[in-house]
Amino acid sequence: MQDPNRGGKPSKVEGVKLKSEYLKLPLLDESRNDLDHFTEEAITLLKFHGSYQQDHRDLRTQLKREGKDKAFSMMVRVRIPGGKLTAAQHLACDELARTVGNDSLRITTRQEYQLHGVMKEDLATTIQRINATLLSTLAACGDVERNVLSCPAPLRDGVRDAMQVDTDRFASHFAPRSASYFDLWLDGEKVESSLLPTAGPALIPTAGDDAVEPIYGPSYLPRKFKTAFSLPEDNCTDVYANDLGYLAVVENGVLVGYDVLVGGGLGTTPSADKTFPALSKPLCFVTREQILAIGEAIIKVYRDFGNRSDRKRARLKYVIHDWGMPAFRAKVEEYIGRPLDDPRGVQVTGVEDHLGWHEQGDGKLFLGIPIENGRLKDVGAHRVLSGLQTFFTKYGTDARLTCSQSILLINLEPAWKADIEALLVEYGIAQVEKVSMVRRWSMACPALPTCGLAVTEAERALPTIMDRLEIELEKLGLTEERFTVRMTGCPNGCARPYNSDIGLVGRSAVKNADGTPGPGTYTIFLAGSTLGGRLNVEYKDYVPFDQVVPELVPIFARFKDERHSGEGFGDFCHRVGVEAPVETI
Ligand code: SRM
Ligand code: SF4
Repeated sequence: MQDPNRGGKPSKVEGVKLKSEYLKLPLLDESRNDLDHFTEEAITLLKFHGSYQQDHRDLRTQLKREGKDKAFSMMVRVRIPGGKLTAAQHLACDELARTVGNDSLRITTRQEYQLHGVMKEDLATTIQRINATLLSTLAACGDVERNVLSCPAPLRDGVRDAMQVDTDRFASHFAPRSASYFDLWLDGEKVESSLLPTAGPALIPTAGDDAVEPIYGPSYLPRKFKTAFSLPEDNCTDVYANDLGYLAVVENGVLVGYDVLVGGGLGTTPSADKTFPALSKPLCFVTREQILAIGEAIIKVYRDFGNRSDRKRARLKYVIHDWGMPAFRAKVEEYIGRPLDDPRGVQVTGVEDHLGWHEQGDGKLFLGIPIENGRLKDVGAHRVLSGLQTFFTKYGTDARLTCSQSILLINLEPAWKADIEALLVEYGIAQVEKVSMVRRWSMACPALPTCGLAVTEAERALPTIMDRLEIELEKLGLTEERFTVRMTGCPNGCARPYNSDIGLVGRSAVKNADGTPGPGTYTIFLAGSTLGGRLNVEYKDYVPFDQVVPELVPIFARFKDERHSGEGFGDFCHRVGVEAPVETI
């Protein structure tokens, strides 16, 4: 087999990982010094422990002009497999947001909470406090298995609960096993948590295995690795965007196994043709008992053959692209030591956001609350952070975070409904009926001012795009249309813009007339799908922020006039073709 991924000189990051003695050095010393920031090597390792060093981008130019250093702070990501959260865990994160963070919590597109604005001196206590609630930050970032996704809806249908059990087994099995995390932040104490790494040897022993990290080895993976569990009729975890996907196979109401999909990933660099977004494709079928073994085989093939010299081309999708699926499958069979069963061919047919009131099937209710771009904070009369704090303090029930940046309040007694609705009104928290369809199905990444890679605005800009789109869709009589709009501040794809109906991807920074930074220009992508199973295509590049909605209006007008009955917006754009400007399609 040709192996285009090996060979090159290992990247600098590979050297840092290898030298670190399982993610410990030089982070151990640096986490205890008095500086307000880490060195580059420590920053690389810090990610594996769940934190990114950032600086306040709004202040950068001014501080530079004044000859001052950047305003450093840490983003802390809390690992929450399947988005499952207790009231106590939420309240601990809320308290951290208010005491050491920037007064906000951010629900991510992978069912986690992020704290922003944590000072380096507060990092250790923040991580300790998170662990004390039996959550973790271990492996929330870094070149390892990331937070494992699962449908968060607490529907007692016999399938979703079973899938959450599989999700937790998977998350524990693939958590890093070295003691560094505990030595660094918890004085060597291991807390009793279901998120703890599984102990013991690997399930599929291979030549590349290691005593401390039997699955990953001392250099961990070539790059991040993402896994999602999903359902054909409800692809709310966006299974196709993941390196590894388990798409449920249900027979007579029983979860019998999964079709395994591989090779999804959205990051791309427009100037480098060698990079591209890709959706995962079917590899095989496995029973529930086989999910860890197949996961190990795939991850170990990736560990051993992924590109360790060029980090831009290091995700699993490139191994599969370069080898082809048959060769990849053969290698996985070699690792697992048996022929793989063909996939059952289940197809994604639906997607839910789980917002609004629903019966769970056990006499209780759950309520999905839309959170604009996942940001829990208090702004004027809209006191979302405080409203949720009051709710969890009063009711003490559990919650779930969704992959579309919203929260589900679960296990609610029907008798509480009126009181909960009154509480939401008191705190200015809109229920889903008050939110337009277009806003409900939109999301943006954080971008400026926290993300070090952002070139344009996203989270702070999408609400304006939504205001404008709402007006135009109202005029066209399209307010009830369901389609996804996803915006990011750079091409890395964190809000999954490349398989949405409309993707708005930050392209270049632009200054306002007075010299202050403006929101920037965007690439408009069209013709993806609400179900997540089709990549969209570039429609127009370098579109100034104020032109984004005017560019979309004629396409909506045409959609209104020419759509087939029941046809969605992305499907329409796909059918008519949108690579050329709208006048000529
Ligand atoms: Fe992401 C990097 C935020 C989901 C692809 N992502 C980043 C960083 C850490 C920036 C950095 O490296 O310095 C961002 C931190 C911003 C901030 O201020 O918080 C960041 N990514 C996010 C979140 C918070 C966006 C959100 O709106 O919720 C999501 C956190 C998920 C989580 O809880 O783990 C987030 N990132 C994603 C997704 C979507 C997904 O996984 O479903 C993707 C596309 C799927 C994929 O991985 O291919 C994604 N993030 C990236 C990439 C491009 C990776 C690549 O293969 O090229 C980067 C850049 C990198 O890794 O070098 C990145
Ligand atoms: Fe940052 Fe880009 Fe990800 Fe947005 S898409 S959070 S700007 S890396």
